[in-house]
Amino acid sequence: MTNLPDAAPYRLLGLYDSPFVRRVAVTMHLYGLPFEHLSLSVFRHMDAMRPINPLFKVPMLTLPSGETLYESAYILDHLDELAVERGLAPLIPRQGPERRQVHQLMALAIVATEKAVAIEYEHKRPGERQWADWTERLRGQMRQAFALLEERLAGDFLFGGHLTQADITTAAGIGFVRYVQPDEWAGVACPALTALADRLEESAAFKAVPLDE
Ligand SMILES: N[C@@H](CCC(=O)N[C@@H](CS)C(=O)NCC(=O)O)C(=O)O
Repeated sequence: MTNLPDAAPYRLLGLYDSPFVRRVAVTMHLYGLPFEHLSLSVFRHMDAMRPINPLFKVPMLTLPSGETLYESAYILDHLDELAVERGLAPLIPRQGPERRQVHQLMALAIVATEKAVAIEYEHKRPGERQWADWTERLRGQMRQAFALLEERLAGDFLFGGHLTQADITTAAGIGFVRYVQPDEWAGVACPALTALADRLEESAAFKAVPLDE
């Protein structure tokens, strides 16, 4: 088991209103990995971001070595490796059917979240360029993905009776929808998922990375 570093050697780039950034930040809190948070928007702070991240895609995690990682799924995979090295249980099982099942729940959460983000981008277009039929398709896909997760939520957690990355990713997605598109969430009839998200939002790791930063 490795000792915790004294300083904050990791640097996480991106606002917490990104559900992808937020699931990484929550995970780092749960694993006890201190990090510096660079709170820059890919839209509003392009000049400041350009020298750090000319891709304008977040999250981006800078490791103590200086290496930079993109794509929240790959970042989480690396964080799970670190957790295992430090003797912690990873939030995604390392192998077997458990790993596959948690991944598939995460896939549903990511579909719901990506469709919610796409609805938001559609709203950013000038009114005359917004495509109502496309938004309706996105809304249907988002609702369908949340409904499938709702069906799978029998107890307090989505898998195995304990917290996994499926719960975190789902709650981060719901947090985004509720924060950015409250009317959209009102149309998603998923009481069990709402209760799960409410519970996780009250936890220390979620409270440490508030959406309204
Ligand atoms: N699959 C990516 C999605 C990340 C993503 O779409 N991030 C958004 C913020 S929520 C972004 O960087 N948008 C700017 C852009 O795509 O140009 C991940 O999981 O890291």
